[in-house]
Amino acid sequence: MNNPVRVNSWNSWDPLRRIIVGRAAGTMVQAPEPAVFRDWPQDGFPRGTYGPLPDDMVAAAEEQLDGFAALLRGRGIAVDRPEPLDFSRRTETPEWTQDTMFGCMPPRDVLLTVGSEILESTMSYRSRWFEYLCYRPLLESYFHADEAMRWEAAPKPRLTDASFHAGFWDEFEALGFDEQIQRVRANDLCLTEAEPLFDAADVCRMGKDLFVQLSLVTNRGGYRWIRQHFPEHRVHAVTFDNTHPLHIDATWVPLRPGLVLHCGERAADPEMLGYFKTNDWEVLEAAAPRRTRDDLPKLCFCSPWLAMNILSLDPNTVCVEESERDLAEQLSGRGFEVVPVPFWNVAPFGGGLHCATVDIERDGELQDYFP
Ligand code: ABU
Repeated sequence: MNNPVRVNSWNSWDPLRRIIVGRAAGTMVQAPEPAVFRDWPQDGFPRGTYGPLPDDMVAAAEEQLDGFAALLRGRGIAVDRPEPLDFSRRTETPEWTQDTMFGCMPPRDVLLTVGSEILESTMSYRSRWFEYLCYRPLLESYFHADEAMRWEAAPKPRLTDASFHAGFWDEFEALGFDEQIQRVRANDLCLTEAEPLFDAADVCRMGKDLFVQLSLVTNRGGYRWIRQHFPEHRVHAVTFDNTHPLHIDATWVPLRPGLVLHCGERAADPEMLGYFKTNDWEVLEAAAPRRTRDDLPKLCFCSPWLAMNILSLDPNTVCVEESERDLAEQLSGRGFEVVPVPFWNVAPFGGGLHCATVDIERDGELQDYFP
């Protein structure tokens, strides 16, 4: 850590000064657990089986993650990296045993920076229950270096069987699109309301407003906990027409004050759209991804809309996956400098350029963009 640490980030577009970039080493197709559905028979992982991702895939992802870290450092941004655990280990609490962990690639799911606070989310997978430990060396060093940093952790969940609807996946996957969307809109998904649960990547930070997507990993209790935890913010629960909602950052991506990128395939709820339109925000429908589902790397559990999972370096500069040329052209046309980054080899490890990072410091102060 060279530059002095100052934890400060209120949104995803102010000029970036320090960031965490995840690592792929040791990532597992995790052992079965109630919240996770993985079925890749053609790649050696039929449902119920598990194991490390192949070495060649790990090496290819590490190369792209290291390349991205070097690119950011070359632009004067400080980059910190987590410390992987042995993710093949069995873990347990007094109430359950899980045969493997997952990895530490998508840090965005685990940590939420709001101003000078870094909040550890609850997480909703047993395989990710201990993932915060990969970031503890960094959090400890930030805490010692920055007197003003607030270090918080949401209540560690129990994740007993009571937190999950038994038989959810078989029942849900048998439904048609309209029925699935009805369930998404009602947040009647895998998680019960036994305890508050959320992944940090379901939270979209826009100054005084925080938008929390109810999803497969975030329940209404999680939203309520976030709302209570940030009493000075306006905290909104939102849903989209996405049959498998898993983090908001490939669906609703603010680019700068007044402009948000939206995945048009996943309609926003009218109340949310109205809130943006009334406040003169432009909702820009993102160019279709170049990749189709068939083009996704093997073992990838994200959708082609990962193309939208971009990282802003400042209000005029965005990092976009290098093969997503239609999106790059669309954003260049809006006056952005587009920095192409090769990154699809990272997708099977849990996400794109935004998922793979957590903002630690951006310039700027708390502002109200919806006065
Ligand atoms: N975690 C990023 C979500 C990607 C997707 O919506 O497919």
